[in-house]
Amino acid sequence: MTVKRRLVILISGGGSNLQAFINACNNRMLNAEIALVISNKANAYGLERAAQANVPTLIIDHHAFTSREAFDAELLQQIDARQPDLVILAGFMRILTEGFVNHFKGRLINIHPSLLPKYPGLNTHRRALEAGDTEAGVTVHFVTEELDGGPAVIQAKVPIEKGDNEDSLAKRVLTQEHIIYPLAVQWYCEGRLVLENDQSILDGKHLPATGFAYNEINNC
Ligand code: NHR
Ligand code: GAR
Repeated sequence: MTVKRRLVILISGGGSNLQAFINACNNRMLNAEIALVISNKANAYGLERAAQANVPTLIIDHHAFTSREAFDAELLQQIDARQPDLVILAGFMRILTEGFVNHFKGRLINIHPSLLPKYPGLNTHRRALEAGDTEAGVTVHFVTEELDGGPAVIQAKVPIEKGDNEDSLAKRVLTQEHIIYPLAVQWYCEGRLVLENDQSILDGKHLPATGFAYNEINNC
């Protein structure tokens, strides 16, 4: 058995992805412990999920800071104090400064609810529906200074069905998120996944630009 990795998870909201990590750690599917959950929002429901699981929490409200740099400096200090192996953005809604991102380069990972490179930024499901797309999905990627532009690790697709709205589509995508995010993090914890020269490497091989195609081995 390899040593348990230490995770710090950043959230802003409901925390269903956080819950997937809590469950995966409890199940031993993930050989890791969550050292700290940080929310920039005091009322994030994810804080209750963490408390319920006896995971330490911290609120760092971005409104209390006069600049993004000052907020990120406090965030960085609190994270470094826990010496994590990996920092996980799980529905974290603040854009991070270049200094922060570079400090954690190769140890900072995000899940974005679109088939990147399509629809970086906000309101991804609305944009996919408005464009008349027939499929949507989710991408896990290493975070770089380019917003939602870092090297992809894994991607899962879902169909867009007739009569879908943002909520129904978000729900379908979330079920995939809860599968592929713990999987990507387990690869990282096992040392199988690394960032090298700005590229995602799995088992010593470069991953394609859109990451490992999860669905192709799953339901197709
Ligand atoms: N930071 C960097 N530098 N690079 C990335 O790839 C990042 C990042 C910070 C967060 C998550 C991302 C997503 O997956 C993420 C990736 C927030 C916004 C945003 O516009 C955009 C993308 C993401 C997260 N946030 C507004 C802001 O001014 C605030 C919006 C709000 O509070 O509701 O920071 O989608
Ligand atoms: C997830 O769909 C995640 O991909 C998305 O927010 C949701 C958070 O859900 N992330 C972003 O949009 C990042 N800007 P959760 O709080 O239930 O995990």
